[in-house]
Amino acid sequence: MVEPPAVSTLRWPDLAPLPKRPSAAHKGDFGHVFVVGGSRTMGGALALASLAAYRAGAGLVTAVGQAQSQIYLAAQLPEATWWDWPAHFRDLPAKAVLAVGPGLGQGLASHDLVREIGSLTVPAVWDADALNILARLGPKLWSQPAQRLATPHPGEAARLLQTSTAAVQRDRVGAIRALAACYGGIWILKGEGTLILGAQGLWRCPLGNPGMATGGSGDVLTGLCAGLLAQGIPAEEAARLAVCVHARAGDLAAHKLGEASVLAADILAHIPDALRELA
Ligand code: B4P
Ligand code: MG
Repeated sequence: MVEPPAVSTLRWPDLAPLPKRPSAAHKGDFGHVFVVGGSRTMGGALALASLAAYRAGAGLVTAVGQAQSQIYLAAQLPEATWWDWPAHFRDLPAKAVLAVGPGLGQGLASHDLVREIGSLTVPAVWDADALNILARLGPKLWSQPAQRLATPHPGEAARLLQTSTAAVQRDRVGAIRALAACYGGIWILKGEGTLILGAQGLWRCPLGNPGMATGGSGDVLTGLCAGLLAQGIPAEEAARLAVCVHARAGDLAAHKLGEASVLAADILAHIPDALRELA
């Protein structure tokens, strides 16, 4: 008997397009993303993730950050509403999705935010310092059943698995399987040939380029994942779609600007073109 391939390769643009927006739609139909991050010196990451959530089609985006980082949002995204730290998430609206990590930092206040979010049943995307804190506090932090999608780069994956980045890169398939076995949830292991693992299988995205190895590009992916989830796209499908749209936007940006000159903001700017190719 022939074994099925361990990893299926995703094909662009053969992915489910975004759900069509009804003509009488209102913003409440498309979910409300809360992006939690933006410590004092890293408001840019919060702004990039919030912008990406809107570009993915979320109806409303609230950025949650330290007051000093609000300046990044005010300059780039007047469409977003704002919550100051310390924030509480007990009474979130229906169709809320959390994205936690971009520019979060690892101080005491960040630990408190992450602990509270770990105890919620709201769907959430985990990235960056939220994953570094998860690595420190352990899998029990995800105590409640919830839809969770985690987006580590190889360095973050190594911390979560208490191994080295080189070991993760030597066996990326083994690493993503170990992450899912240890923590549960849906995993995206970033880098060349990003992997996506959930109950439906293991997938590889063949798109993307080294021009995307630039500060802030991971934050754009986090916002994209959350923006798609907020529109009711099932979590595994949202993960595959977000990874491919992000990588395709990165390829379009590199084609236009050259790999060396791509900024995270350029990936963001090409999301609409990538989404249109799906339709
Ligand atoms: P941090 O300093 O924590 O970086 P960050 O704030 O998370 O950056 P950002 O959010 O912009 O990028 P991210 O990687 O999340 O850590 C960076 C450190 O992690 C590095 O110094 C290194 O030690 C380690 N690390 C990260 N990626 C690594 C890798 N591929 N190999 C070895 N070590 C690595 O997100 C970047 C996005 O761009 C992802 O979506 C990714 O898939 C995409 N991308 C990056 N390079 C790509 C490539 N060559 N081909 C295709 N896609 C690529
Ligand atoms: Mg990152």
